[in-house]
Amino acid sequence: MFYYPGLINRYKEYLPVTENTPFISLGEGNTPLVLSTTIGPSIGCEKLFFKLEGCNPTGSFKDRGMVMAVARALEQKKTRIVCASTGNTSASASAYGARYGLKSLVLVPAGEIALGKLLQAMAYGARILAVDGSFDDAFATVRSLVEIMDMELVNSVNPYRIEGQKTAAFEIVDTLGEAPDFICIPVGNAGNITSYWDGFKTYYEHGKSVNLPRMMGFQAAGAAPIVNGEKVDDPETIASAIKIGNPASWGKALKARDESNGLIDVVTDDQIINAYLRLSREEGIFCEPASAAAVAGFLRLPDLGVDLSDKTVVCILTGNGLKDPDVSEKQATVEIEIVDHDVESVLKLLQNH
Ligand code: AN7
Repeated sequence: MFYYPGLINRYKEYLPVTENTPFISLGEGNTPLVLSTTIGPSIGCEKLFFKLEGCNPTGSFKDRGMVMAVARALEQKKTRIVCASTGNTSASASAYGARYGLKSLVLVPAGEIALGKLLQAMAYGARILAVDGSFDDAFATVRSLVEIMDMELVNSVNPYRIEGQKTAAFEIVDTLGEAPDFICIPVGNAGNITSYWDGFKTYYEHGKSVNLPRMMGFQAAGAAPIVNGEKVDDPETIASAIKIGNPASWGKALKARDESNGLIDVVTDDQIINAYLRLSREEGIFCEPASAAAVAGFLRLPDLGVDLSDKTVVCILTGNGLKDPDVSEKQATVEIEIVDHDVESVLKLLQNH
């Protein structure tokens, strides 16, 4: 029987583990890389892949970093973890906290996080504080709080989060046999673009790949501090996960962009929704709006002067579509039809179409 041991065990040689690090796992990582059937070919790219990070145990890529951060917190005998979150980090922290007996405290911007994510934190039994302010306000508060109380901060400023998230880059190289030409990735607090770039560099330095990708990051147009070159006080986008005006890893994202000869650009909410709907209706892939920003960005690449012929591209689909039922319901054009339960009634209805 093949038993997947989780990503700390699988990638221990490349992770900051000590002899005392517990190899904890909820089965995170090992996510599918799926070839695009329509979206890639529609702009002449036959080798577009989607990395389905929504297949992680709590439905987002955050589990990769969280498992590493929680393992190190346990090693250091911490009993409490804390984070600010646009939703996915809080879901992930709460899950690992529940499983490993840590008290989880999450601060979220009131009324701003997707319902599925909030329900996850509730289900896992975290203590949830909804703050009257933005994610950036909640994050500033959490940073002050950990100066005063003995709690392990598990936002991506925690270096172990970044380390764990590097494993997604390892998986891509392990699957494709080389690094792709381009990575398209949504950018919020900018931890993930930092992690991927570190991960590809790590594998390159170890001779596991002979090439490096160009990192193509995308922010929502109404929440694009890195692209604009200044903080956004009142970020606005339908992609609530990346509604962030002052990213913690801002400088590291610029470094990833510049070292990789990549770019960080914007996508509008309309472009995000277009990609979101195409992914579900044409490709059968239901991701959350922030993840669709990666694909919206991919679709902009020809306009940004990028030649995609013969290129391999991976779009990182960071979170599951079920996380945000409100957006999904608003965008639906399918109507649910009411019918009596007998076959004649069903047939009669079907004849009308
Ligand atoms: C689905 O959960 O910041 O650029 O608090 O949930 O590494 O921040 C989430 C971010 C992309 C952006 N896609 O990644 C949080 C949080 C999804 C996300 C991002 C997030 P970063």
